[in-house]
Amino acid sequence: MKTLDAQPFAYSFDPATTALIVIDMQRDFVEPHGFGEALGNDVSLLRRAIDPCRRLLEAARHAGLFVVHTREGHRPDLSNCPAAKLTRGGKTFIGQQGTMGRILIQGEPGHDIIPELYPQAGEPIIDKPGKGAFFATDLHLILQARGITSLIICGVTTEVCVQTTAREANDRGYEVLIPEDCCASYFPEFHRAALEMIKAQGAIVGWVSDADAVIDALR
Ligand code: TIU
Repeated sequence: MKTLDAQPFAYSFDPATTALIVIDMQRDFVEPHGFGEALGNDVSLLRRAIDPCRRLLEAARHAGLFVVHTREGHRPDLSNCPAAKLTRGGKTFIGQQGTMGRILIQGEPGHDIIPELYPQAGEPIIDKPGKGAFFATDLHLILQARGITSLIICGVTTEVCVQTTAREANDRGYEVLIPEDCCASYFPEFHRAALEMIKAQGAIVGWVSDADAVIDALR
């Protein structure tokens, strides 16, 4: 077992039963001309999570942790996109042509994971139609098949797909840790508030730490 300093109290995990989940580090969210920018956001705010994620991903791979990546997106015919989601932001964005291909559509350049954090062979990629990584995916089945009980969750955005996934995981019995510098939001105040909510009430959803604490524990 490894133990690291975390809030609201120390987090213990066994690397053999722990997975690192990297949520939606896709070009459509962190590069210009994708979904994030179409919604009116400043994507540069998300880029600060890239380097901590890269360092943690490297340490996790070195320590033999199971690594899983997710991508938010939809089929080209939009058949798995709820009608309501098409007009979020007050306009239709998903499926429209951008400079990185059709926005949030599977197989398009913008839907892919950024090169800095690109998955390696053997690391599952979960394509998800919702914000949470467990909804309408085989993530739980994949984790159960590997005997995974603890999840270290990184990615974007903190209060949307990371928090939704953390809550889904917590309800399924996983022990969730979020390294705060490995996630980011277009709204820094939402990032802070989401992390407060997660660790409140004695880790009601999970624990919060940072990349260096996890990397040190994995050494
Ligand atoms: N808009 C926003 O903050 N996030 C999303 O739409 N998806 C994810 O968080 N991945």
